[in-house]
Amino acid sequence: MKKNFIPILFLLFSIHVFAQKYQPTWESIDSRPVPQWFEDVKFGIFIHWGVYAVPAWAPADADIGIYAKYSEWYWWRKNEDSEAGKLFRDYHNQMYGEDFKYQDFAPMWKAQHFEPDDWADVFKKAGAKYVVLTSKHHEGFTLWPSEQSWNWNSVDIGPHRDLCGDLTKAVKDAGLHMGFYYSLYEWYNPLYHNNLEKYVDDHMIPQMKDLVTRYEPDIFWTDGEWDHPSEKWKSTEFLAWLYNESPVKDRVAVNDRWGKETRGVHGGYFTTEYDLVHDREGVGEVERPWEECRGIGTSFGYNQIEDLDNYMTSDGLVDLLIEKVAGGGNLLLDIGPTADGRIPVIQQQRLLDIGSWLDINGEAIYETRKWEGAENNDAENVYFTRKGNDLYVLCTKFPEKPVIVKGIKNVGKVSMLGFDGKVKSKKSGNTITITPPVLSPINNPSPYAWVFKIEDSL
Ligand code: FHN
Repeated sequence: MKKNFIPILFLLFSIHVFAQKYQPTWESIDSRPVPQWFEDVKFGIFIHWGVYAVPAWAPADADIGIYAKYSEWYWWRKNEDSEAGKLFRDYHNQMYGEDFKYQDFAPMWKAQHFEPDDWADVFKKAGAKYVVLTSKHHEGFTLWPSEQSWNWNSVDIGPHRDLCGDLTKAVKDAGLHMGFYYSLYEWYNPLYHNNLEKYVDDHMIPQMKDLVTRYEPDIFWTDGEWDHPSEKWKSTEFLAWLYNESPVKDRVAVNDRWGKETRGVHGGYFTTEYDLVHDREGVGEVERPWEECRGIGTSFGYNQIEDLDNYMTSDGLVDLLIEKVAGGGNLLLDIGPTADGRIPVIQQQRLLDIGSWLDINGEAIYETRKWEGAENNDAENVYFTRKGNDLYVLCTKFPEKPVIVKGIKNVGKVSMLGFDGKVKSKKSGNTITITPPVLSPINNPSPYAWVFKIEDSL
C-alpha cells in the first residue's frame, strides 16, 4: 500500500500542474493576452507615496540626469558616492543633521489630511480610468499591514492606516480600476542581501500574494527587478499562480518588469519611463500593449522645491496623452502626494484640466486604437486614433491651414468634437481636406487640442 502511495501522489501532482492553463515558463506566460480593458482605458494615475514624502526633496534643477531627480530615491542617494549623492547629503545634513536617520522620517509621515474618497474624486474628474499605488517602493516600507514588514509599514508607524486598503476601497467605489506597484528589491533589507532565495520565498512572494488576495487589484505593476534575472525572482512561478489560481486571474493586467532581462521582452504590457525605452536584445520584436509613465514634473515622489518651470503645463500634458494614445499606448501619469495626505493643488489642477479636455474629446481617446494609416500622414501636430470605422484627427495646435488626411476609404459626416457648427471638407480619391472652422472664445471647444471626427471613413 505504502509503496504505491508515492507514485500516486506524484501522478496527482503532475495532473494538477498540467491541468493549469499557464505553466511557469515565459513561453506560456507570454501567451496570455493583456486583458482588453487595459488597452481601452488609456489614462491612469500613478501614485508614489512613501516615507520619502517627508523629506520630499531632490535637486530638481541640477544637471545630473533624470534618475537623480527622483525624490523617492532620497535614502539611497544620500548614501551614494556620486555627484548627486553629495547634493542629497549636503541637503540632508543641513536640514536635519548628520545623525538624523532616514528611518526617523517614518513617524513624521502622518497623512492626517488623507481623504481617499476625495482623491478618487479627483482621479475620476481627471478622466483617469485606473490607478496604480506604490504598495512598497525600494525603501521596503509597505502601505499595508504586511506581516513580512513588521514595524516598517503604514499601520505600525507613521500614518497608522492601511493606505492600500483605504485607497482601494475609494477607487473601486468610484468605478475605477485599482492596481499596485510593488518593488521586488529592497535597498537595505539584510535578508535580501544575505539570502536572496529566502527573501524571495519568505518575504517577497508572500507579500505579493497577500496584496493580491487581500485587495484583489486589477493591475500588478512590478519594478526594482534589475539586480537579478527573472528566474531568481521566481517571477514565472508567481505569474502562473496569478493567472491560474488567484482571485483576479481572469482580469489582472501586469507589466514587464520581472527580471533584469524582461523589460520590453516578457510579461504583460511593456513600459517606458520618461520616454526611456530600455535598450536590450529582443526589445521591440514582440508587439504588446504598452504604457508610458512619468511625473508631472521631474520626479515621481513629491519634491517640494519644484516650481512651475519643472512642471508640464496642462496643454503639454494633453498633448502627451494624445501622442501616447495615437502611438497605441496608455499614459500613466504620476502624482506625488504630501506627507500630510494631500495631492498638491498644482497637481490637482493639471489633472482636472486634462479631465475637462477629456469630457469633450474623450471619445477620441478611450477604446480607440492606433491607426496604421498614420504612417502615410506626416503633418506636424496632427495625430490619429480609430474606433470601428471612424477616424479621429487630433490637432495639438489649432490648424492655421486645411488639414489633409491621406488613406481614407469613404467619408461620412465630418465634425469637430464639442463644436456644433458645420465643418467643411472635400474628398478627392483617398484624401480628405478639412477646413478648420472659425472659432471664437464663445464656441471654442478646447484651449488645448482640437479633434475632427470623420465617420465611416475606414
Ligand atoms: O526606481 C524607480 C523609480 O523610483 C520609479 O518608481 C519608476 C517608475 O517607473 N521606476 C523605477 C525605475 O525604473
